[in-house]
Amino acid sequence: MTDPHTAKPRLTKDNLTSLQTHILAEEQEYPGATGDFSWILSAITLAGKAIANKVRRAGIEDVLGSLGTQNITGDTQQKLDVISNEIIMRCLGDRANVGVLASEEGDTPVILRSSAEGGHYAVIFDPLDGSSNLDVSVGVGTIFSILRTADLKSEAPEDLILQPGTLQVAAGYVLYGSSVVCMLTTGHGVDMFVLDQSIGAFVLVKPKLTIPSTKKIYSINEAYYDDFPDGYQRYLNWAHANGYSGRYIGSMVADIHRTLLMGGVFMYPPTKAHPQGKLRLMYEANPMAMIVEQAGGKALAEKQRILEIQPTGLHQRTSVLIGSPAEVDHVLEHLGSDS
Ligand code: AHM
Ligand code: MG
Repeated sequence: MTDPHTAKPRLTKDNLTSLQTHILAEEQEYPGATGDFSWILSAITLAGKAIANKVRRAGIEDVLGSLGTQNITGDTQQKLDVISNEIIMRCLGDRANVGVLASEEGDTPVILRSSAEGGHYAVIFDPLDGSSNLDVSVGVGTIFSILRTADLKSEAPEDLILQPGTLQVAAGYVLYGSSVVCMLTTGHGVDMFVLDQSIGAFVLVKPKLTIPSTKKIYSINEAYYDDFPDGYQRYLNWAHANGYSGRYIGSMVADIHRTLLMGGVFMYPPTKAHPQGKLRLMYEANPMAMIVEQAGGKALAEKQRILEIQPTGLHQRTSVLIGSPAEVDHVLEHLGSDS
């Protein structure tokens, strides 16, 4: 019997493949693969399980609510933001091939070890995106981006991480929703895993996932309509007249996850409050852009490909226009030279 997705032999039609097994198998397929990813990804999935456990116990343990502090970009920090950040730092900290860690919750990148000491990768992450929704039990998520740093000349922390998204070697997110999902790409398509709580493992459920090419759904915070550039207003007027539905959770991981599975377009345009856009390039837009492109979708900042933006700062913001290719094109048709 042959697997219809991979065209490889399989013993039964219900093979059980864990994320770990999947990565090891993927690494064997590519000459020169060193096993580095399995070390890094096992730390990230361990962190995902630990964070999922905390999120599941929110309301029982004292982990909900604001800490009363702000992170570097001015967001109010939730207790779970800080707890999740610590969990990821602890899980990744002892992986010998990780040289740099950078987080939404940290002001600057943390250097763990130099390239000469074996630190060949940087992991950049948003530990708990959408955390302002935690008190009302809405889906939240961890987003991560992995960059190779081994071949770089500089040892300066910012130089090591300020690479365009095209150079990401892997990216993914863990969604803590009604189920715990890990979506992952290492540049060879996108695979979806679900945490089987009973065995404590992420299990492959959708190999080589592709985004629907079109779907009449837009996802945007429409309350900011008056603040959007004219082109986005024109698009929304067109969508209203053409039978579109609106879906907006206000939690990027959950909104993009729905877009990947069901199709549609997710947007966070420039606004008066955030003229560059609100979302962060390095640990929100870039990893999501890699995943969506690998699934056959498009990911733009206005008219530029997100992955080609040369970053200038860890916490740099960008607008995003991400989703099904035909739906992104519909938005583009309405963005004139004024938007
Ligand atoms: P966060 O990183 O502080 O959680 O903010 C990012 C979140 C995204 O998950 C979501 O898409 C966006 O902010 C929602 O913003 P708004 O409330 O302005 O619609
Ligand atoms: Mg975030």
